[in-house]
Amino acid sequence: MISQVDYSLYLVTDSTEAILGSRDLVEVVEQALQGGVTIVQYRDKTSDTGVLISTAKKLHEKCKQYNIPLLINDRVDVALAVGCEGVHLGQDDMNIVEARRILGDDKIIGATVSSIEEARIAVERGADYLGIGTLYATQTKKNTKDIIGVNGLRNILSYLDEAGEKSKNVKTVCIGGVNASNVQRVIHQLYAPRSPSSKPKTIDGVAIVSAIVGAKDPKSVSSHLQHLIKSSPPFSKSTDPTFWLEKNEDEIKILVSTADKATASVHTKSPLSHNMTNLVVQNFAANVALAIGASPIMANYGEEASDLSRLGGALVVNMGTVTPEGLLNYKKAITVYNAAGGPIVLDPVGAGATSVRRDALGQLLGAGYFDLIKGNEREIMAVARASGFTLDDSSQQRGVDSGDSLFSLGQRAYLVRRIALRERNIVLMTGATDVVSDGVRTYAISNGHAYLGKITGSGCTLGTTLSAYLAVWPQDKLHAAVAGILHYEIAAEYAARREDVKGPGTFVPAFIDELFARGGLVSEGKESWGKDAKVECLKDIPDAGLLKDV
Ligand code: 3NM
Repeated sequence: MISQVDYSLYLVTDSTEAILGSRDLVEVVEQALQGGVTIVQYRDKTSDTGVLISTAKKLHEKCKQYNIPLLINDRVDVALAVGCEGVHLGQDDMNIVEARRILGDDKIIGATVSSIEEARIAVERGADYLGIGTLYATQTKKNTKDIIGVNGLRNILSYLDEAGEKSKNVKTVCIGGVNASNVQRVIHQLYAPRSPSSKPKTIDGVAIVSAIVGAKDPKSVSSHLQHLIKSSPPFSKSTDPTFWLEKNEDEIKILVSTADKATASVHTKSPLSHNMTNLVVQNFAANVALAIGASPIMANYGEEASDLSRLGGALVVNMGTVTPEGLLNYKKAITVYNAAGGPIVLDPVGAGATSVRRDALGQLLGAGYFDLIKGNEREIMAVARASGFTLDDSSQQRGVDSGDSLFSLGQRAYLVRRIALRERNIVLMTGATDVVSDGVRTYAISNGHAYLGKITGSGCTLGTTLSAYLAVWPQDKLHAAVAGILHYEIAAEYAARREDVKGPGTFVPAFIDELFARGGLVSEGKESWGKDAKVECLKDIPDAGLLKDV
C-alpha cells in the first residue's frame, strides 16, 4: 500500500481565517478530492484534541470515499484514534522511530526536511517520504527555517540520489509557495540531470496549502493543477536532444542546412523580438533586429508583455543597467512568456560584477525558465553559481568586457554543458570561440571578428538575433541558436573585410548592411552559411572538475 501512494498532488489543509475563511474545512477538502488531489494531510496547529479527532474522522470518511490516504500533521495520537493512513512529522515533532513503533510498518510516515543532514536522518529513521521545503517564501507558514529555493531542493534530491538505495527510493514532495503559475516550471527545473544519459531523482509530487484551500473553487483549481502536473510545460516543446546521443556523422551538415532554413524562416515570418534591454543598446538592438528580418519592439514595461507574448515572438531579458523596478518588470514578462511558451533569452550582462547583479540573476533564475542563457565567460560563471553550483574559481568580474579567457576550450565546454543540463535549456558562452550546448550536443563556433569586441552592444544584439531565431525554429532551439550565431558572426566577417571599413566606427553601419545582405542571400537560397561556418562538434567532453553540485 505504502509503495503505491500517489504523491503527485498533495493537499495540506489549513483551518485559519486567512486561508479557509468562514468555509467548512470538510467541504473544501471534498471539493479538492473531486478535483483530483491524490493525498491529504490534515494540519491544524491550534485546535483542541477533541476537535482534531472529530474533524479528522470526518475527513477520513471523505478521503475513504475517494480512496485517498489521509495523514495527520504532528499528532500520532490523533492518527491512532482515527485509524487513518499515517502522519506527517516536522523537525520538532515526535521522532520518526518512535512514531513507527507506535503506528507500525503499514502506516505512512512523512517528515519535513530543509537540509541534506535532515534528509539523511529522516531516511535513516525510516521516513516513507520527505516534504522538502521551504521552496518559496509563503504567507501560509511564516516561521519556516529556510527558504531553500529550487537550488536547495536540487541539492537535497541530488544527495538522495547518490546516498544509497534507501535514500534513492524515498518519496519526495516539495512545499512552499507552489501554485498553478509555477508548478510546471518547478517540476521541470527539479529534474536536473548530471550527465546526458542520467535519469536523476526528482520530486514525486507537490504539496500545496493556500493555492487550493484558499481558492474560491478548490475543485477546479485542483483539477487544473492536476492537468498542469501531468502535461509538459509550454516552454519545453522541442526535440528530445537525447536523439543526438548516438554519434551522428552528418551532424554539421544537418546543422548548416538547418541554419539556412532557419534564416529563411526569419525572413518569411519576421518574428517579434521583444527586447527588455539596457539603456545603452536599445537603438542598436532595434536596428539589428530589423536588419536580420525580425520585427523589434523595445518594451521594458512588464504590463505590456501579456499582449506581446501572444504574438508568436520571443523575449530578450537583458540585465544590463538593472533597477529594482526593472527586475519586477522582467519577472512579469517572464511569467507570461513562460505561460504562452514563447522563448526567452536571458543576457545576464555584467552578472558577476556587483552583488546587486548577482542577486538579480539569482532572482531571475528562480522566477522563470529561460530557453537560452548567453554570456561571456565571467557572466556564465555567475550563472553557474546562481544555478546552485560551487565553482572552484573565485575571480571577480571587473567590467562587462569579456577580457582574456580564463578557461581552456574543454573547460568551457564542460561548464556550458553542465549548466545547460541542470537548467534544461541552451547555454552559450561567447568569446573568440563561442561554445553552445543543450546539455547533450555541444558546438564550438569560431566565426566573428575582433571589431565586435570594439563596439558597444555586440553581445546584447546577438541576444536580440538569437531571440528571433528561437521564435521561428522552436523545434530545435540549439540549432536555431547556432543559426543565429552564424548569421551574426559571418556578417561581421564580411563587414570587417569591406574596403570602406576603417575601424569600429565604420564597422557598425557596414555590419548592419551585411546582416541584411547576407541574411537575404541565404534566405533566397543564393548562399549558404556552410561556406563560411567554422563549427565543430565537441564530443567526449571530460569532467573538468570545476563545478561541485552542492
Ligand atoms: N510547510 P503554501 S511551507 C505547511 O517549509 C508548510 O516545511 C512548509 O503553504 C515547510 O502552499 C508550508 O500556501 C506552507 O505556500 C505551504
